[in-house]
Amino acid sequence: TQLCYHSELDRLKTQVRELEAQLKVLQATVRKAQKVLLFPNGMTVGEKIFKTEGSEGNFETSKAVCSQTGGLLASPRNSAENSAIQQIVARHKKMPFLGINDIQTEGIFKHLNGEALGYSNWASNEPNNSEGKEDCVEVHSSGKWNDRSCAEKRLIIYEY
Ligand code: GMH
Ligand code: CA
Repeated sequence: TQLCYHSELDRLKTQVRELEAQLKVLQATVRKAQKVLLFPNGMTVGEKIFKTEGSEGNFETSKAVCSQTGGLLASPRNSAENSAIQQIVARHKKMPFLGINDIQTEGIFKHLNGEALGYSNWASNEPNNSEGKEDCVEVHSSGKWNDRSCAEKRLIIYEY
């Protein structure tokens, strides 16, 4: 029986090696498919996908449109995610609103789920709540953030 166990173990080892090789091929295939499908309207960062359809809306409309498609308004949690959004901004030459605002408490910016801002990338002297009416956040082509009136129309960027 010892001989049998060994040959069974060898068979399983070979099978694992084959599956690992197949997984590598599959991963490369998915990466390539994603790259083709997401150009030029989307970007992947780790598990996250940012995507636009090129349409614009004010903050409320942008939020609603994203939810309707099962996503959320883009809300970067780190510099890699912000850079991905910046690339979409550059390709479309239009600024988006982020899923970040200080509507509830002036000066305290939060994500749509109520999460406090960990990462931020404000332009110098921002947020300034200019004219006392800037509760939303737009992203410049530099990737820097500026608070701006939620009534403005901006490029809608979804995250999934
Ligand atoms: C003011 C000034 C500008 C600044 C804008 C901007 C509007 O007009 O402080 O320098 O760029 O506000 O913050 O959102
Ligand atoms: Ca501002």
